[in-house]
Amino acid sequence: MRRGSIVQLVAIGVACGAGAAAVALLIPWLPHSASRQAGRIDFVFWFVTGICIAIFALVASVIIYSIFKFRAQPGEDEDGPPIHGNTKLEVVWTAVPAVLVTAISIVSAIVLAKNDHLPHASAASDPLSPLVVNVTAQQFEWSFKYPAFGNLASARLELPIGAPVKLQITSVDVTHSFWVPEFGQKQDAVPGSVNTLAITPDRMGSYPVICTELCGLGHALMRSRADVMAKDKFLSWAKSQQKKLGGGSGSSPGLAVFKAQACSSCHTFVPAGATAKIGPDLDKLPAEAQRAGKPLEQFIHDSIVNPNAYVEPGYPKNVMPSIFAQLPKDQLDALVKYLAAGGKQ
Ligand code: HEC
Ligand SMILES: [Cu+2]
Repeated sequence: MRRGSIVQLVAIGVACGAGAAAVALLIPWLPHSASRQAGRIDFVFWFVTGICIAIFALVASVIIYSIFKFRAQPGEDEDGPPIHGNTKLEVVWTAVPAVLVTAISIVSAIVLAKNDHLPHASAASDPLSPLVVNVTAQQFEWSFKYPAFGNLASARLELPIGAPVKLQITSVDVTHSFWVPEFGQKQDAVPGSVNTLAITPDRMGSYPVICTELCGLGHALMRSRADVMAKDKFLSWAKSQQKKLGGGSGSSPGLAVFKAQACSSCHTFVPAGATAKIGPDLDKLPAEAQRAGKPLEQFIHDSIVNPNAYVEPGYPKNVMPSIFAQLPKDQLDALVKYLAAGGKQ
């Protein structure tokens, strides 16, 4: 082979490789990773992408070179020279991909094993190693409970940075799927079984929690947030929430139920600091009860136990979960009283 041909082949290959690398690197294909697991998955992704770019450059340069170099001349219509196989070439093009595919499997296996690894919790150990969070999906909201912190319940997934987290994910109705794009992994939430997911957050911030399994009419609204914060901030959050839910002085049992059931993920209610806009504004309940033509407390009770009995105009039917009908009677009563009193109880 002439020197000039090799130079041309290499030049075309470098140009194609540079083009493919620019498409890979300049477009933000992946979310900015916020967990160690996502960082490892990104590494596998770039490892495979790098191999693909190199092979693409090789194949494209040979094709482009051949198209120009071996093009039939005008009027040339004879057959090309008969060619038999080239054993050396065939061995190389079998061996190289075999090595690359094996390398990809080994790297992936190591990453999968590392991503599933969690420290074993011992009874007396640090509650943050791992931090266990029970994740419950239901049409159409997420709730998060922290068994190591008095089973504290939250509508948002609050996590300390750098701590290994064990999510135990389940569902009370249909199949949902837990997904935080920045954490890089998805896990199904299946009624009757508990699936675990290990996450070690490594970047502060607030990320969307998304249901990624079509689960009903309100599926697109089934969102929450995951907040990654400093360890001491997380601990003080957990402590203050526990105090509130523990019914300490000045706190209301109705508010505790409101928070524990994550009503704030869909409703605005100023006294509880809730600002969501999926359901009606609960600060305006007296007017809404009047529109429905019912006494206030009964209206609230019925709306919680049987959400479709009266659907506020302009709001979707079948989105408010009907599961709250199963709340213990004392909790339901406290919740109704609390809402009827405009949060003053
Ligand atoms: C997944 C979103 C969602 C959650 C969670 C949710 N709601 Fe609702 N809620 C709605 C929607 C949407 C409506 C309006 C449609 C309807 O009445 O069914 C509504 C209606 C209501 C109404 C009637 C208000 C009116 O003007 O008609 C009350 C009262 C209410 N919700 C209370 C609660 C309470 C208390 C909780 C927590 C135990 C809660 N909701 C949890 C979405 C939600
Ligand atoms: Cu869902």
